[in-house]
Amino acid sequence: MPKQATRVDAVIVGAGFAGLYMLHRLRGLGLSAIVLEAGEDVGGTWYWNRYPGARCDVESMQYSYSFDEALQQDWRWSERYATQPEILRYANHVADRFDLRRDIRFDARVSAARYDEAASLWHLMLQDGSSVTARFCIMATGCLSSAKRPEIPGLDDFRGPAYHTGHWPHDPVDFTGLRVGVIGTGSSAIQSIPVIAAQAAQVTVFQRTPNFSVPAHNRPIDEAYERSWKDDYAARRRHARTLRTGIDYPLNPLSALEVSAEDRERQYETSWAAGGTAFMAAFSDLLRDEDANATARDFVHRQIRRIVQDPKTADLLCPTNHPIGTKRICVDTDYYATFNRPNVRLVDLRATPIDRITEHGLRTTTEDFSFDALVLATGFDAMTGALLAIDIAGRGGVTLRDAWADGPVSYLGLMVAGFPNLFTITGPGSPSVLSNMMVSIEQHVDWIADALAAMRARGATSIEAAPDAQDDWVRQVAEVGASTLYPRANSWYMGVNVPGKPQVFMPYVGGVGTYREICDDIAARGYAGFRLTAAPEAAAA
Ligand code: NA7
Repeated sequence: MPKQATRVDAVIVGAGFAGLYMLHRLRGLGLSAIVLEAGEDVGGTWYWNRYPGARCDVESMQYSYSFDEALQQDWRWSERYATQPEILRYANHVADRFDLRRDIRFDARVSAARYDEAASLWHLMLQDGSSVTARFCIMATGCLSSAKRPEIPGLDDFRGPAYHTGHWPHDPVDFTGLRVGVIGTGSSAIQSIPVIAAQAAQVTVFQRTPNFSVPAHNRPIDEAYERSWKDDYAARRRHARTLRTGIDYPLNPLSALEVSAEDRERQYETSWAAGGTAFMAAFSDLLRDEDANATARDFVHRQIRRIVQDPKTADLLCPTNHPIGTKRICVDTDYYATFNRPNVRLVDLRATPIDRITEHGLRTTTEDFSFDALVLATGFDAMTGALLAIDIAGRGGVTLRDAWADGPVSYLGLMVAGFPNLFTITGPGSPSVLSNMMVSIEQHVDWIADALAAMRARGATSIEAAPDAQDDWVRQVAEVGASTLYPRANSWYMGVNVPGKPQVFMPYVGGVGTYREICDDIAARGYAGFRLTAAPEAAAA
């Protein structure tokens, strides 16, 4: 039997927050659209990252859609930082509320996308053999969605269960009474280790590089706080969109170096007590000036040494090889204090690297470890991984993989020259991963929807980034990145965590407010730097 072939105006890949809102906007334009989702339900990142303790590090009142006033008024978050199950419930609520499911195909993994130049159409091939043809192809595939397994010999030899935090099973995992080994100390590990340690008999944490973490001070949302947001939601959202991170929190305009040591300490104490990623806004120059950054680093080191009782463990937990904030700062609940528990041990992989995974656990250069379960908190092939997992070929059959052989290039992180009508929501070259992802997603989706409407008004059927505009943008992204301390860290922003990945600083660090102005200005100038054309058959029609 021939496999199903579908024809729509637009195809969206991914039913996370980007894909859901994109579908809603396309419907508003009267376009036929379908969403292809590899998972069995909506939610994207929040569908897959079900590890214990998984939470958002942006406050709930801000990590939510702003496009619909009734939605933002009706939905009630229970905690300052929402848990993964609550965020997933929210994604499901939105899907139902806007009747989105009828245009989402689940269990639909896209393996290839081909641009048919003559017809100006995209053909998407799915793993099940079916296909979808569309004028527009919108990748809503996420920035941290391609789970990265570590290159450790013997990984498949382990006889017990091994869980990747980014691909956690849907059935509950119970660690009660078990000996658990956790590899990695990034945000996912820092959130999950305290929860696993409260359950398991023993937890051994294998740390290659320590990370900076700031307490969440999570708490239930009280009515007064909720009201303060909801009474003024639209205006507060408008304000947040103008800020660097898209998150509305207090920003200190002072340099860390222009105040007295006492005032500086007091400011850090206040920021630490407030908690969350806002810690990096304690002073204005923490991400630009090495000396300023060192003052924040030293403060956090002191906090770690204050909390962790064993001085040797505390030393190991103090990050020294990257400036604070140049890897996304983690937000935790009791992470450092967890190392005071008698059932938790920290192993320093810098001193004793992992030799191999064994049937019963793992072996470092000096010791054999036995576990009942392994947790791989080893991160993602960020920003490009999910896009390159699809075999995408544009004009002249050139693949995205080839176009990005030296690192991702794009115009605004929205389009790539040679790939007409293919959009990337929160793609590399946009501020996405350095921002409140919801703000970035909404901005990209709105920009794309507005571009499609403008094209229609002009009779254009094709939009493509011009190579010179793309070159300019790539240069700008690199220049702004180089003016900060970010490239100093061996981070996934740089692609360093994936062997063979070109080491390029991928996100735009100019801030979401500035970025939005740039995007709006380009649109106002008739989509400057984009080529808008009519396909021959459309022009003739
Ligand atoms: P991260 O932040 O990339 O953390 C991955 C961790 O895994 C990190 O500590 C790595 O150490 C460690 N890792 C990776 N491979 C290995 C091997 N082979 N051996 C030992 N340790 C390894 O991913 P997360 O999922 O925690 O967080 C990603 C983002 O999601 C986060 O920034 C939030 O925005 C949400 P390394 O630093 O490479 O030495």
